[in-house]
Amino acid sequence: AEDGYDLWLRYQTLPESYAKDVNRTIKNLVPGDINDPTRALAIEELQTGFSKMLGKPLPIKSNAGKASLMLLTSEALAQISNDVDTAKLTELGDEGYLLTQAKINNKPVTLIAANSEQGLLYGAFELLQQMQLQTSLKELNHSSSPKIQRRVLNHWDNLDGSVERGYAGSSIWDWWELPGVINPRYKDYARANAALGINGTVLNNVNSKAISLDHRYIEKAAALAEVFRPYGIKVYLSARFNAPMELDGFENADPQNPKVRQWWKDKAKEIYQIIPNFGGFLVKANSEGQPGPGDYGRSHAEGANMLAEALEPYGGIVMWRAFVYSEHDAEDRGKQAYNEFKPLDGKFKDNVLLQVKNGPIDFQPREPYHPLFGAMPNTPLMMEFQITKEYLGFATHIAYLAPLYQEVLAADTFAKGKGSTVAKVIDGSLDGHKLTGIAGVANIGHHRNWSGSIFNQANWYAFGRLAWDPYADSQTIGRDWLALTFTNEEQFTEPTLGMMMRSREAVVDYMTPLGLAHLMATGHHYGPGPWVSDLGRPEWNPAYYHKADKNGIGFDRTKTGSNALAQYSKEVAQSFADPKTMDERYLLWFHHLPWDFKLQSGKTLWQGLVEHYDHGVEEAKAMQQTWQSLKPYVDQERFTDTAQRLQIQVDEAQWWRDASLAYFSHVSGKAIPQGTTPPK
Ligand code: GCW
Repeated sequence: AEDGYDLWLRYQTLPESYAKDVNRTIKNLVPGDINDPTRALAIEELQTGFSKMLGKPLPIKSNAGKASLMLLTSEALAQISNDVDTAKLTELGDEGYLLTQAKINNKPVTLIAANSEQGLLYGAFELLQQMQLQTSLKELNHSSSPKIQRRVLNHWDNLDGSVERGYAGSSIWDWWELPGVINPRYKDYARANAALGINGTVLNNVNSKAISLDHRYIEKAAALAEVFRPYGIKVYLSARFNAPMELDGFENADPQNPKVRQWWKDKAKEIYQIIPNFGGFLVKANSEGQPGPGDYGRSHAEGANMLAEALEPYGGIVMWRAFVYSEHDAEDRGKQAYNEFKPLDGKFKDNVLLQVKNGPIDFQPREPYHPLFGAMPNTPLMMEFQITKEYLGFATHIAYLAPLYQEVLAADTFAKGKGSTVAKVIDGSLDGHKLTGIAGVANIGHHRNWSGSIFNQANWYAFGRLAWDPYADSQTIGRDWLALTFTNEEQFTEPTLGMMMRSREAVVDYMTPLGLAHLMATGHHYGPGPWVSDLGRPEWNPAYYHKADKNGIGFDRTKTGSNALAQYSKEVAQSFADPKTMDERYLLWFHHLPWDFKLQSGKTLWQGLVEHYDHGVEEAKAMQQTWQSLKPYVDQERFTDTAQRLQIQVDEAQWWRDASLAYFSHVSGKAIPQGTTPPK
């Protein structure tokens, strides 16, 4: 059944002409040393792929003289051929690979070469991907290596099986049955991730209780780590800062308490005894009620460094989150992380990454990039994207997130002059950092299709591709995903890609146009709630973000307001300073403006808002129409599932538009013009 379980590893039967081409080029496989567990998995995957795509497994040969497909490490390659430029191979580092047609013993061979078994596995996945995309094997000649070192999923999975902000069912980790029961799904999870180059996973929620560091849970995590290890995926754990108290009755968790420091050292030792390749800790401290070093008047750096010191002997790292804000400083929540962390630049140990959300507030449909990017040259900053769509319609609305990721990665911080993009900050090239990382909050759950909807799978896929190469293009990624997921036929992929590429902007338009943000209903963040203004903490209220009244709307972050603009470099601040000339996609993020303010189109702000809301609804309808026209290319199961979701999206786009405009009309006294016709 086309239930989405296979993700991008469907390995559909290839069309005859292309299959012929493959059969002519690849007749057998010389596997090399399959005692290596990673190599063995590469061979297994190739056999799975070839069997499914071509109807039969590849004959295995041991004699290299007869080989037509070979996997060779650079060492092995140097021994049998000098036809391949090994200097070029060296540049590919630990995880890169080369995929090419080479001559070995004067015979043409399809070659996967790498400096490590891991690189060979990535190369095998890439060959299989290229075959699924029906790339001519003769043209196959490319090398690739990841630009970011730690490419990590963050699961917000709780030990009771629930998933915070998860919309794909309960957790895929069965903490009850682990470590005894190894669900085969764990391996498929590893395959799907390794195919993208994802090499780390934080198993538990950043809001986890300390019990996840208890010995019994470490053993459970170890069982998963065992499955993931040969796929090159390291396990990490979220660590609660007060674990010495919660687990062992300590009086405090103060980083200056030698007993506390020793507790963490002992804990690290215990973990590495059971999980030798353990990745390290992810920490949410002094944020939304979580304990942290601030409880003892210590800085985030002191807290992070204590954990880093404990992990250091084993090569572990700390991913310390910069997502902090407090109600005591409610003038502008968006400024707090910068104020707190910027002064700590250079104060973190070498094995600490500071993990910063893409924007200064919280995974909104659109935010400007976080001002910390570019502002802490002496600290490696790790990007945190959200794959699960907490604020973008969960699994019911379609929103392809690659354009959002790309928009942030390509943003220019001007930290070291023009061209200092966020991508260069996080890949370490701007400031010369060796330790680099990118995290994506996973959208994975127990649902048969993993992500709650077929189109949500695209966001997991796109995250993986951009983690490998933050300069990759969201269109290319989307096209590849469509071909792997549905079909190669252009009559299908082109219109569907068009729909995907516009989908996120549609959500921006019907939820939070023109730079508005955080107008979602309370708690669950689904559906409109701009009228909410009575929540306990000021910065939890939508009204705090839009500040609409009869005179105008928007958050003044210029000098006359919170001056958050000053947290950006001069060039960036200037580009957002003048509402008359700036990029209007961020208008009300930075400015509070009268309802009659003249937009660049000549329309008033009020008219412009109405138009954006209307446009969002029209786009949702257009997506629905496009999908209807694609019925001939899609199986019944996935066609219907997507069509039903799109109906919800159309209805709810209208709901967002009507509710938001009704509210803003009420506060502004402006009339709502005739707009989009409600769906039937
Ligand atoms: O946006 C908020 C989410 C919380 C989440 C928090 C965070 C894990 O609503 O559910 O908690 O961000 O990122 O820590």
